Amino acid sequence: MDILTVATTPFTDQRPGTSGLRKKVRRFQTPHYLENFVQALFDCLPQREGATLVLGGDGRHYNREAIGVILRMAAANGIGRILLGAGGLLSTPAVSNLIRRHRTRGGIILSASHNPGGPDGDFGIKFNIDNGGPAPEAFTEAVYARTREITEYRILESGEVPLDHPGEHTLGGMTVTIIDPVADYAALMETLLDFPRLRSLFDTGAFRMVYDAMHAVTGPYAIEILEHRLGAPADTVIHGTPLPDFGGGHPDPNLVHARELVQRLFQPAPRCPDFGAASDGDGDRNMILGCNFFVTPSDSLAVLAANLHRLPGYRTGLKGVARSLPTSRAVDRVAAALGVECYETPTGWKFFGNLLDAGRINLCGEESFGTGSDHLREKDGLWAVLCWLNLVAERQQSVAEIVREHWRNFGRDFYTRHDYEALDPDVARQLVDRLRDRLGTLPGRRFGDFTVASADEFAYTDPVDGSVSEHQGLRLLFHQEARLVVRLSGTGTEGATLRLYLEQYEPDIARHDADANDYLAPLIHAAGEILQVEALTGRSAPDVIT
Ligand code: VG1
Ligand code: CO
Repeated sequence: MDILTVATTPFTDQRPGTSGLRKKVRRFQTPHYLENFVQALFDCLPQREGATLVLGGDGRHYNREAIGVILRMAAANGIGRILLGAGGLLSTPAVSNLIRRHRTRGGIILSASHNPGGPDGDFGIKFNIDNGGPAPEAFTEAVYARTREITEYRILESGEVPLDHPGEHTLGGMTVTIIDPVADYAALMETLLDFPRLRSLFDTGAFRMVYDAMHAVTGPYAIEILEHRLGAPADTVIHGTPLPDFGGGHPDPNLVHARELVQRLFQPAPRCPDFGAASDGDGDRNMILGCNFFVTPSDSLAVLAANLHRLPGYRTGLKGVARSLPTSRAVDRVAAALGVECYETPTGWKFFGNLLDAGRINLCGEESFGTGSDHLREKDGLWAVLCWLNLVAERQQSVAEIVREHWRNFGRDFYTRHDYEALDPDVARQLVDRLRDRLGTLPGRRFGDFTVASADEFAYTDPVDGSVSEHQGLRLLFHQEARLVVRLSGTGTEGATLRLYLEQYEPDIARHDADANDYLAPLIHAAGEILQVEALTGRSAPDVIT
């Protein structure tokens, strides 16, 4: 098998965003596009010769083709061994686990996460380093710089690996070990959670649960863990077969896109299951529902923080916690009550890695349906679901009771996120620039019921390695215990997505049952006045509210 050196020219649009390089499938199918990026990645990988890497994806359209290309390029670039998920499938948390468990140099994940798939949908590629977490900015920027100057890539002329056959295969001078995507991950979950107690939850048949895998990667994981190991009924997991186009759906576990699950959970009590959950394309996100009850991801993080010591893997309790800037401050209240540190980081899991490695935190999360702990260096959808199930089983309370009790103890942080999608990028940038220019003039000004207390642009200095990340979102604090955060998405593939994150704290128990959008209406109105979204974009309402 000969190694070909193929001449190529750079593409200018290969800068990784919040979570890897994410583009339309068709862009990735442009000749040399995938190859250029993968070669740049290998060029930046220290001590590549003979290294072991993990490889797998969420099964979306182009997954198998991309794996074929990456395997042939890895062999041509001196990689020693690839651990590959059978069928080319691995969830993002499973990759993180395999990197850690098998001490590999890193891993490549093929996914555009919660973005739609299929030939007209999105594709993506992420690289994780040897701690199991997303590569830090310094690495992704080096890869980007390399893509701008690339002149050739190396690939085996031919050679194929039967992706679906577990066992050892040889490709050029490289070994490809095809493994069961689920086994190591399921074993890890057994060490962290109380499986006997979880089994007892399903024993009597009285507890009913629905898990929506959204035709994405978690189907096989959820079926193995929930149905086979925990004894949940065979129809617990819905949309459990990974499909290249996610069955035409949008694998984003929120109230808008997990429609069937939401319909089942929001109906009169006798017919309503006790527990509902969903994950995204690559399995790192989670949505938690109770009967007629939605747990915001920010509240989920706060509740897990307050209850962490109840879970077998975390008996020593919360060491410290971190949340991304736009995530509500509910968890800050728990950290303060427990006397542990709460870190505020930029959006994206890569910013949690150092804090977890240094042992400063053992729990972290984002408002975007992401929760995780020091068991991995990625957010972990199914893990979060199992944590919640464990709490329900242990506390013998419903999801709604657990959350309401939490609000009684800590107060409620009403929260909502408004997304304006596919905006003209120039218009979106202008809107943000305009607000940035006015930040200094805002403190003391009143908009509707709200007076601005402070306004700034968030920059983060990593407390472990001192690296600085600037321009991470604009934040306005109001005297009325309210907050507005504004930033542009770094994962979209069409135009620009503007995100407005709104929250307000309510200590009064009598008001805790209000509908979040009703409660936040005055703040939403004030944000409209400050940002002039409608005047600048022509949009009268957001595309997605979560
Ligand atoms: C979004 C979320 C962010 C998350 C990222 C990756 O980024 O807001 O919190 O970490 O997606 O999630 P952005 O830049 O579009 O706001 V996933 O499930 O892609 O791995
Ligand atoms: Co994801």
